[in-house]
Amino acid sequence: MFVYNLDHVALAVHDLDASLAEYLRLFGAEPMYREVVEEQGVEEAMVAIGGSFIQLLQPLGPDTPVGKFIESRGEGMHHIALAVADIEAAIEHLKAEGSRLVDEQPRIGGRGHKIAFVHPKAFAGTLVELVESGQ
Ligand code: CMX
Ligand code: CO
Repeated sequence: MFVYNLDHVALAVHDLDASLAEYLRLFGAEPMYREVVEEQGVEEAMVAIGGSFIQLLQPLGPDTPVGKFIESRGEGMHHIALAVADIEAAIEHLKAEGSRLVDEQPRIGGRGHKIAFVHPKAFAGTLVELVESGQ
């Protein structure tokens, strides 16, 4: 499996507008992309840092992965996303290694990219997203 970039680090927040305004005030950057991804139950914004992004996630409701996360843990780091060249090959590799996957098939996530999640119990208690950005 070839990971060639840290695509993003995702932070779960209650209020995307408020968090973006605070991010701008403190760190001086505006989002490059912002969209609702219904299938993932989030509205997300991407703030560029070099070749990577900080992704801010606001849940669309309490019964979504990010809604449940905020309910039990409060705001904070939700996942890291690794850029891979071939997501199907990466999934096959992880399956062959006996890793616990959330998604055994890629889904379409933000920016139209193919994504798949690896369960936080698989590595370092950290939810990992694979992203094939096609770049
Ligand atoms: N990071 C680390 N650990 C997490 C976690 C996270 N984001 N979310 C849950 N966990 C842990 C919990 O703390 C819990 O641990 P313990 O058993 O030790 O208490 C365990 O995982 C199970 O927690 P849960 O609340 O029962 O959560 P679920 O099993 O219902 O869901 C997960 C967890 C990862 C399978 C689910 O959040 C998921 O499917 N995530 C993938 C989709 C997603 O997150 N989409 C939003 C982002 C979209 C985007 O990036 O574009
Ligand atoms: Co993400």
